[in-house]
Amino acid sequence: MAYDDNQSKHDGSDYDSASIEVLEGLDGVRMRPAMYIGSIDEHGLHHLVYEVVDNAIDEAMAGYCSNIEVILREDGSVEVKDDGRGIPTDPHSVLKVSALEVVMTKLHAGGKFKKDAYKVSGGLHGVGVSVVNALSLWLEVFVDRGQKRYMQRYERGKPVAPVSVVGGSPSGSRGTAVRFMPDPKIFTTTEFKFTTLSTRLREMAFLNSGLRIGLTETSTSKKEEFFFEGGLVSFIKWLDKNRTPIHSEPISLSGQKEGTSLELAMEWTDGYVENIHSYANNINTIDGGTHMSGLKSALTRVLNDYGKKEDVLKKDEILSGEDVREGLTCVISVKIPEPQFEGQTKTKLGNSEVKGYVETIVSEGLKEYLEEHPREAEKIILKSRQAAQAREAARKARELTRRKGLLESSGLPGKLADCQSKDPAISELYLVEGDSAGGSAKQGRDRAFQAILPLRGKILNVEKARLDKILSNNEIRSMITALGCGIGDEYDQKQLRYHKIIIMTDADVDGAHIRTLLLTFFYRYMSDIVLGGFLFVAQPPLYKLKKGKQEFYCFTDRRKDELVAELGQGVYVQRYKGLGEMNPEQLWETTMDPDSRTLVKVTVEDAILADEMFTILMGDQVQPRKEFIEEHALEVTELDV
Ligand code: 0RA
Repeated sequence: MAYDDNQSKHDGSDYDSASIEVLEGLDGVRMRPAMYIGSIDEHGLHHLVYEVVDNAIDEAMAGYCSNIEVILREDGSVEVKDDGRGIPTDPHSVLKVSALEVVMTKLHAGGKFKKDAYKVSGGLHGVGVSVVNALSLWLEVFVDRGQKRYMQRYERGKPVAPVSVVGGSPSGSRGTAVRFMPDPKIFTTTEFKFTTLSTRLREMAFLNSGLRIGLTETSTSKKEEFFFEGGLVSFIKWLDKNRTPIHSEPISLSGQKEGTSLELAMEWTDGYVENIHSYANNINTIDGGTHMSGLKSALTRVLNDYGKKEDVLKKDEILSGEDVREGLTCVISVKIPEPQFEGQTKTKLGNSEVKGYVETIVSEGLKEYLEEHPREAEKIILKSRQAAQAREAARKARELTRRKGLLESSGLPGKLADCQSKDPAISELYLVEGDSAGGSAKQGRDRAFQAILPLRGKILNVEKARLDKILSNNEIRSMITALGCGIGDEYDQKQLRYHKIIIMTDADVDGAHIRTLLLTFFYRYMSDIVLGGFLFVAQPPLYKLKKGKQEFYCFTDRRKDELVAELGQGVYVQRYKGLGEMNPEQLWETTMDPDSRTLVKVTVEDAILADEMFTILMGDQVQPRKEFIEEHALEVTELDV
């Protein structure tokens, strides 16, 4: 074995025999990949890259790494290079092979070696580079350390040779390069997407100011470089690039308490939606948690106190949490030694002590800002005050909705054809574009558990309207009443009447528009419905093919072309322009029958991308929308917002 090590003692003392108990082989990972990376689809695939990048970012958080380079190679492999300390290569005290081999081939070995800094752990993150190795057809790791360059190659997680020295490290530099080919036997797709990676890497660069992250795709020569000295302030400016702030510079706060550090940047815009992104140890906590609660209470309390003290608010005027967060864009990032992630997707921070820390740091910082910037402070309070007034008007509108509801015997909207079941777990609500399709759906459905609510005309764009206006919109009011769960801060999961809410629109441009408007509404005002996995999009067929007595439905252009070629001459092709062209039986068969339909679940994989998409698609500015649609012509119809 061409393997020799001359590193300092310190590197070797970071791990010892105690760690052996937790070291396991990788067979389990190949047997149950989803347990380790969430899924074996596109998301799981990209997770492999994030896993290696997260390790490099751990090095950056510990202060040892300032450059990360991600390269998509023409052969379909990915390379992640960093200038961190390099994975240790000296012989493991118990296993007697190179520590590098242990880190790459044993489960959970990585974390055990690293005691310092804030580890990315919990959830699906921090499972270790060995998981990436296990799920790769081949993987090559290069480590520059102690004046040498080491390398080892693995196939499906197994070393093909011991660690070897392949040269010297150039001018004593240190670092790790991991190059791998995802295993097509494991993944449903092995094609990495530049935009998916660039969104995530940009986010990482914002969260770790001073860290440079590069992304290159060799086949197209596409290249991006992310480096933000401004950290979260740059993040806020980027998030609000299509919005108009109401004060001059983003507010930036930071502080530390008992080993927890907090960074925050925020600004109020003239918009109406609340846009807070929270992170714990660089993990996007889309379900919020204790840092989010601490932030929200600090905002409400400090703005009320200041408003009263400076007479911007009258004695009896009280700003609610929703009022002060109207139009607010905020990024909060905490770093904690032992993060606890909760919830099904492990995206909610659970550490209870964090709430108090965040509340204190934000209260002090914001108070100071308001006192030093009285003109900005006034703008912010006046904006919240307007929100409060609109909220009052909205309350009246809502009461009207309730009272009107009471006059009709059931309290449900007249257009709703409800289902017989009262069990939300099995009940479905179809939101159907147009009265005629609504009619077919009502006749075709299984009334035992399927309810139909036809929506007429355009849905209001909630991105451009305040709550009072939103609540005076008939279609939106019917939806809220039918769902039964309330909206915004009043949302109550227990009252939700259907656990499948299915958007069913025509397969044309108008249909796509209505679908986007509905998605925007749910994402902005009932995000728990989206996060809870209750929102779906129906997939009506695009074509009906007929040959003799045989009929076929096609859901994609490709399938139609294939089938036309297969069936040959004399096949009759009908393009469905709208749902209304199908009779009730056809609609049931193709789109509503649980045994044969396809539903696409709407997920928020990436809150940053979702926010960008909705501000661009639904906001005021026309130019970015044009560019976005030209650039993403195909993706806009995709539902993974
Ligand atoms: C184990 C221990 C140390 C660093 C790493 C692993 C490490 C892993 C990866 C994966 C990609 N890049 C990486 N960089 C470092 C600590 C090393 C020390 O104490 O010197």
